[in-house]
Amino acid sequence: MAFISRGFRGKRRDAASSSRVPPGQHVVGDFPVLSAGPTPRPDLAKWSFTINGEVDAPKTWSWDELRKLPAEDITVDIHCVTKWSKLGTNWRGVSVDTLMGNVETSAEYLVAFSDGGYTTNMPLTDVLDGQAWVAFGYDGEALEAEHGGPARLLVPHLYLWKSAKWVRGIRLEKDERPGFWESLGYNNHGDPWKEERYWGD
Ligand SMILES: Nc1nc2c(c(=O)[nH]1)N[C@H]1C(S)=C(S)[C@@H](COP(=O)(O)O)O[C@H]1N2
Ligand SMILES: [Mo]
Repeated sequence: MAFISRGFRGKRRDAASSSRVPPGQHVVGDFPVLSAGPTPRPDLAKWSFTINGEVDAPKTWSWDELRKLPAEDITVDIHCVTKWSKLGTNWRGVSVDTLMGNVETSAEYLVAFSDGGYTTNMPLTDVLDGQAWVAFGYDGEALEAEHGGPARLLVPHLYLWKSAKWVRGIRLEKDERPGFWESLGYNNHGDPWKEERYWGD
């Protein structure tokens, strides 16, 4: 009897967590670091965040200006294309909605660009309406450099390669232009629930 009831409980727990974990992913407790190059350590006095491209005039915020914008606490699950997911991560940052507030654009796409040269592209509609942030806090502390500090893009509903670490801005574009991993075979969109991992998925 005890054996049957243990098995039953186990199954129920699996069903509950699998509804929260996208197909092909497994949950990790630690926070892996995945960087394609060395970790930049920019001088905050010279740091800026810029929105440019398909705009009448580019917008730029210094570090101090960015930190004076309204910030939000964000608790989200994150999903890496290498198949780990981390549930309930806690971030603090400024929403892309806030940054885009006064920006008029006819662009439908963007490329996020970072110190070190990393880029990643996505449709503009995937970063608006409370879906993306420029995050500078993690678990109540300043975001560690290894995880993208001083600031990274956070787009938790897409695979984590879209969440550009050490982000310095977004370029608004009329046409979709592949970023770093997207040029190397990763999907232009990257929805974990649809398993959009690679070209053609
Ligand atoms: N600038 C930059 N951003 C990046 C990367 C990178 O190599 N450089 N790697 C991406 C990938 S593939 C993943 S899975 C996540 C990893 O974030 P983490 O190191 O905080 O886990 O960052 C993404 N953002
Ligand atoms: Mo990744």
